[in-house]
Amino acid sequence: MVETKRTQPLARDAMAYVLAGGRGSRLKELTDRRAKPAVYFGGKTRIIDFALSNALNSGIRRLGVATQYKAHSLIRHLQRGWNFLRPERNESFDILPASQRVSETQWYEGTADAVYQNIDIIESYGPEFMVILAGDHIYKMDYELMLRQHVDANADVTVGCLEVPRVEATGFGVMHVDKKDNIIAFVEKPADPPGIPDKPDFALASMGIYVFRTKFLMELLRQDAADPNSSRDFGKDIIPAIVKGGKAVAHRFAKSCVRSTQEALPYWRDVGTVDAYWEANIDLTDITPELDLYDSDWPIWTYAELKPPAKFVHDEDGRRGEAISSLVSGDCIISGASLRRSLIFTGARINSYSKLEEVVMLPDCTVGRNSRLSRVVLDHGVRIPEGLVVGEDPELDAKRFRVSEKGICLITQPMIDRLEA
Ligand code: ADQ
Ligand code: ADP
Repeated sequence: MVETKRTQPLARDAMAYVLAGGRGSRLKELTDRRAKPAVYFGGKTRIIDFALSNALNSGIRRLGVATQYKAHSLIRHLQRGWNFLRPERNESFDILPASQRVSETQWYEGTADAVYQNIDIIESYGPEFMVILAGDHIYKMDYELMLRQHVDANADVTVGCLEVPRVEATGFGVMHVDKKDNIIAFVEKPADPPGIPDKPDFALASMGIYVFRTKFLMELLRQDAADPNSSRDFGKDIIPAIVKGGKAVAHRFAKSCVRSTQEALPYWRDVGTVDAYWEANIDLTDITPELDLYDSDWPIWTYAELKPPAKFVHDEDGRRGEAISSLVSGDCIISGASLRRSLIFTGARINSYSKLEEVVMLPDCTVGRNSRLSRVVLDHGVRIPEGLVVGEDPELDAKRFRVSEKGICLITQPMIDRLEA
């Protein structure tokens, strides 16, 4: 009998560490009271569920989440939805708020500091690898393949990267690689991003996700903490230092993204602006959207309350409650209203004679009779009064609501209260 070498997945020796402290100020009022990773996306989930589900689906069983800015809603979500990992099976789930450990007053300075301040917790688990993730992005990716590349290349750091149009690369860390994808230069947020040699209109951008051997990373973070000139940030300090003095390797997202079909393009979205947020949600109403949420091989795990099914009813005049090309979550009642290309989270009540077109409605909203809403995002719990029309008069909308560059109206309850005052 031939003896085969058993290969243990590297993910089982890894800890995923999700950076979830960023505000995401370009999401405007959507992040007034919650951090960007806690913002709802896709009808049932929140943004952070994507990074955490990727880790879980990749086989990682140790998860840590560093929180900072407006963390209450995020922490509540994580405690309710993600607390199922069991210490007795060598699994762990830790929520790591800033200003808890090194000193009572100190917030995380930069992303590297958000790891450094929890070194003792990480070392107590002794994972061989650290997979550092941003909690801000919508994508499906198998981190096992990135870990495998890290080990095979014997790298000091492996950086997840994707090709983005050069004009959009100013908000990213941008790298140059050699033929073997070794990173030979890395600039954080360059004003004039360098293009890819054979594709000058594109740049190779960092996804802000990194793989390290834990021992190496901890040593580096201790050195960095002693450097008074460092801003304690992966993109600004840690990665450029390794590129100069060690072996940094680029991992192409296209190799490990989880696709809905063989032909599908790699899907990754920042959803960092109201326009990008609205568009990525509304895209899900397409017949075959680029992001497949119905893929049981790569489920996106979340916290969801047990709720009754969505219900569509006639009103007293026999007008149909209907939703066409739309996603409607549980506990919604659509009564004599008509929806098109809309995405409705749980607990909505949408009343007679109302028409909604391309609306993203966060949980627990109410729409009064005779309203017309088009190209709108409604924040959690907004109560639209009877007869309100939004999306037909740009000048009037701009006076009442937050209107994005592309003309999407973001509506929160305080804006409605002001209208009614
Ligand atoms: P940025 O987009 O500027 O650049 P950054 O603000 O550093 O990202 O946030 C990265 C992640 O860390 C986000 O998930 C954020 O929520 C979280 N975060 C930010 N500050 C934090 C803190 N003090 N404590 C805990 N978490 C924090 C980074 C890289 C770029 C890369 C882009 C890709 O620096 O090189 O191209 O991400 O989006
Ligand atoms: P979610 O993100 O779960 O939709 P909410 O919209 O209810 O949460 O609120 C976001 C966060 O804002 C809450 O977790 C809470 O910390 C805070 N918050 C909500 N309502 C109030 C309020 N009336 N006063 C102060 N803080 C609030």
